[in-house]
Amino acid sequence: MLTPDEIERWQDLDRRHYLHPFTDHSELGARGTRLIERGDGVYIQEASGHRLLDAMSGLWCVNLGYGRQELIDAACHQLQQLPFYNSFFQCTHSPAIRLAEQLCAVAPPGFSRVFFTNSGSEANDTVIRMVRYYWALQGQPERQVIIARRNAYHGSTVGAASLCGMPWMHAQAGLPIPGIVHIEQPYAFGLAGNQDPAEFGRVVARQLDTAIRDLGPGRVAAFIAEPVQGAGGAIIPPDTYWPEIQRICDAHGILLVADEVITGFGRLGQWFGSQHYGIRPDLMPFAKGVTSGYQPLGGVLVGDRVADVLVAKGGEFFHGFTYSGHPVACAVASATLEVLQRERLIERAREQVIPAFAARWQALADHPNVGEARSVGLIGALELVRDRAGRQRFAKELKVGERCRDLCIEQGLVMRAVGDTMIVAPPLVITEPQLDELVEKARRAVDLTIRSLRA
Ligand code: PXG
Repeated sequence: MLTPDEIERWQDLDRRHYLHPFTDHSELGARGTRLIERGDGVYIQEASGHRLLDAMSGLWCVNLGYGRQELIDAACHQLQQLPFYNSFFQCTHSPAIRLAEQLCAVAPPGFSRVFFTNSGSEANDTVIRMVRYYWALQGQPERQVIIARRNAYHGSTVGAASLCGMPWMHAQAGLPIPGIVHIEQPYAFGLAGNQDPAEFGRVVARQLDTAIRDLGPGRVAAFIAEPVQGAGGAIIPPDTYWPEIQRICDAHGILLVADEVITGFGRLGQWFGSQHYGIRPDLMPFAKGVTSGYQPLGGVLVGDRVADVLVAKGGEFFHGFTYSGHPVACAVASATLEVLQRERLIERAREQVIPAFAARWQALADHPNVGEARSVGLIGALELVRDRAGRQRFAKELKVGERCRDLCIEQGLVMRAVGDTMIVAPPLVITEPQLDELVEKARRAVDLTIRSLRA
């Protein structure tokens, strides 16, 4: 714990020197920052001593919770053994090899190779280069277009930001890069109106077919999507959506890329979100949960359809990072996968934690200002509305989501706001009493939010 003076000093230095990601700094300067000092299990603690249940797992990544000794030991051991070496120029090392082998073992059949990056953004940039190169090697260099979705989040590098379906990101940098096209997202609560959600799921999926036909069938390289859109507001597709998308990809022979950065490593009760939805992707970019957030690491699991072509006739792929397969990050990832396996945490999530979470989360739907309480796996969203019957949103200026988030923090809960959609994605290791605490605090925060509007 720090004294108020010490905290103020850090905050002042922060204000003067530190440019934060996705942050309006004039607003931040006015509102101030919270100094997070330590973590333990599913809780984090501010420098002031204030404890919070971290229902966002850091940023969708600390799936094993804070303070896992096995992960700490793996990092320390590897730092002593070999803190860095590269995988260029015919060199390699056991931490990267071991992790590649482990990842392929837990991936669905047909994945026997992996390319390492340091983040999800880099993983998706790798995807863009890989799918375009794949089609060129197949003698179809005109297949360059990648279809993504509105409101998707795939990262912040130039390529990944181009895949994102967030116009405000594009506007700041002249994006997207050429050859990226967006179709609608399967957001039933926001877009289906009176349409039956199942029918809506099929109709939105068919926009992929229309886009492929409009572009010309020989021009599309791949479709990329998150199994569940995370940063966009926990958009859970209707059950009809993914089967239709898979059918369309198969019919046109385009590559299917499942961005597993959030949904990988147990969040949906399977190793990968694709398995939950029965998707058969050709490429799976991943990051976050692979190290439980303890080290920066991402990568692309490359299905045999693509990898066999790259390896057999690709020659040198002019792509890679100094830290591709960083030994310390890989050692921590290996330890993460071992903990998931040894403690059967994914099975436990599927059989116990997820049903316990879903039941509690669903109970929030009876709140008069909750238009929908939806969840899949350990991802939950609440749509805050002025009037439940008419699904009427609050006026934007009221910043209801932000108010609710701030009130959550006062209650000792980290819940994220995307507009007026409140989101949680707790660690896989959360217990039932902690789930009770999460939901109680969320309900109280919603109550207080509505009360603050009346005041
Ligand atoms: N794909 C998906 C699906 C993501 O959620 C990335 C790629 C990029 O990963 P890196 O490691 O480059 O950040 C992400 C990242 C939010 C939020 O506000 C979500 C992410 C990042 C920052 C904020 O929910 N997801």
